[in-house]
Amino acid sequence: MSMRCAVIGAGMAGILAVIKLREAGYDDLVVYEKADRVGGTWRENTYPGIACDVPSHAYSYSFELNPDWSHRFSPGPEIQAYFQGVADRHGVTERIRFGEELTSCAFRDGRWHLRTATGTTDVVDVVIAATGVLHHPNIPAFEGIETFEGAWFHSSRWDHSVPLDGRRVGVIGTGSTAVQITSALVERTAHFTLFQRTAQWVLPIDNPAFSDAEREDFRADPAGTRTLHDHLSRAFRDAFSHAVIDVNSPRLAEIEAECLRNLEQNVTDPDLRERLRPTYRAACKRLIASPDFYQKIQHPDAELVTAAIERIEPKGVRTADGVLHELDVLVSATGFRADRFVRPTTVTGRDGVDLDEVWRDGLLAYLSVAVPGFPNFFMLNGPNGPIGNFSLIDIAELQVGYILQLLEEIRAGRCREISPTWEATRNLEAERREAAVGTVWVTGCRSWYLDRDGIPASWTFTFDRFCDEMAAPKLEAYELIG
Ligand code: N01
Repeated sequence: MSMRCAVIGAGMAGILAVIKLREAGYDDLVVYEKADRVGGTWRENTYPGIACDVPSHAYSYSFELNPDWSHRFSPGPEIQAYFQGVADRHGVTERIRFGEELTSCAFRDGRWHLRTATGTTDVVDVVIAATGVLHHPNIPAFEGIETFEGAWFHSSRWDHSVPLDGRRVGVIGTGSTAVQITSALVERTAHFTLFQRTAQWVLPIDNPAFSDAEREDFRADPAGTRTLHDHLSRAFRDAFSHAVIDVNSPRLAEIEAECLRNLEQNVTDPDLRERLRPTYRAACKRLIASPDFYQKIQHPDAELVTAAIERIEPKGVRTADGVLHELDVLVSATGFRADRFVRPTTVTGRDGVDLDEVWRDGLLAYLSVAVPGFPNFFMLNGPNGPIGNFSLIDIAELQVGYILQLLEEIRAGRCREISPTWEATRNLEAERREAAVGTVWVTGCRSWYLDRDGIPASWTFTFDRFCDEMAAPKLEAYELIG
C-alpha cells in the first residue's frame, strides 16, 4: 500500500525521520515546521555560550559524520549549521512547509486529518511527531517581574538587541544553560549575578579545539572518524546509563568523586565552596559538564546568590535576606516544561479520544514511541524514553529504525492500522515504574526528569534493553487492524 507520511517538526529528529523514510522508499511525505528554519532546539536556543555537552563526534548522525567539528564540544551555531547542511544535502529542506504550525491532527476513517494555524489541511496515513522534549519554556511567575525596568527574557528567547558588555546581568537558575551562560558572560559584564536555588554536581570536561591537521586527518580517514563516533557513543552510554538506574553502582560513586574533586580543587573560598556543594546524589538532576564554571563564578565581578528570590523590583531582584541586587538585564534560565510533548497540537485518536485525555493522569507511551488508540502515530524522543547525559541522536536513530519496521507491516499489506495494545502498554508502564525505585532520579532532588507525581519520566531500565527492544518490534504488543 502506498502511504503518505507527515513529520511534525524539523529539528534533529524530524530531519532524521525524513532521511530514513525516504531511504526506505516512502517518498510521499511532508514536514510541518512552525518556524522559518530547521534546527529545533539549536535554532531556538542562541544564548551566549551555547554548546552541546555531548562530544560533537558522538552528537552527529551515524550516517553523516562531520570531520569539521571545531571543538570536542562544539558551539551551538556550528551544530545548527550542521543540521541545516544535512537537511539541505539530503533533500529534506524541500519537503518542509515552514511557518506551518500544526494545530490539530485527527484520526478519522483510517487516516490522519491535519490542520495548521494558517488553515492548511492535509490527509496522511502516518504521522511522526518529532516535536522535541525541552521546547516549552518554564517561566516562573516571579512577583513584580512586570515592574522590572531593565531587559528580561527566558534563555531560549534570547534578545540579541540587548547590550550585555559592561552591564549588570543576572541569571536565574544553575542548570546546563545557566552554567554555559555564566562561562560566556562573566568576563563581559560589569557585574554578573547568578541566582542559585540548588547547587549542582559539576563534571569537569576539557574542550580543546581540533587543529587543522586533526580535521584534515578526520577528512582523510572516514573509517577512523566512524570508530571515534562509535567509541564515544559507547563510552557515554557506559559512563551514564548504568549509573543512573543503579544508585549503588560504582560508576555513580566515581562520578560523584570526580565532581567533588573538581569542587575541592577549584573553589578556594571555603564559604563559596560550601554554597556550591550539592546535597543530593549526582545525576539526580542532569549532570552539569563544564570546563570552567567554578573558575568563572570566582571571578571578581561574579557573585553567587543563594538567598531565595523574594520578588522582582524595578531596579533588580530582591532576595529573602532583604538585599536588592541591582540589574540591567535579567535572564530566566529556568528550564522547560518537559511534560508538554507534542503540544500545542490537538491530537485525536480512534473514536475521537484526545491525547490530552489519555495523558491526564501522566504521560504514557509504549516504548516511548506509540500510544494505544492512536494508530500509525509515532513519536521520536517521546515520553519516558532514555534521556539524560547522552546523545538524543542515538536514541532517535534507534526509534526511527523501529518505526520503519512497524510501517513495513502496513506496506506489506499485513494491516492498515497499527498501535500498541493497552495491555502491553500498561504492563510495560507498571514495570517501568517499579524499576524507577532503584534509580538515581528518585533519591531526593527536584528535576525535569520527574513528573508531577515524582515518577521519573524516563527509561528506568538498562540502555541495552532499550537497544534490544528497538531492534525488532514484538508484534504481539500491537493491535494490527485491516
Ligand atoms: O534547565 P534546568 P536548563 N526560582 O531545568 C532553576 C538540556 N541542555 O535550561 O535546580 C529559582 O536544568 C532551577 O532550580 P532548581 C539539558 O538536558 C543541554 O538549564 O530546580 N530558580 C534550575 O537551576 C538540560 O538538563 C545542554 O532548584 C528556579 C534551573 O532554573 C536541559 O536542557 C545545554 C526557579 C533550570 O534548570 C534543561 O537545562 C543546555 C524558580 N522559581 C541545556 N524555577 C547541552 O549542553 C527554576 N529554577 C546539551
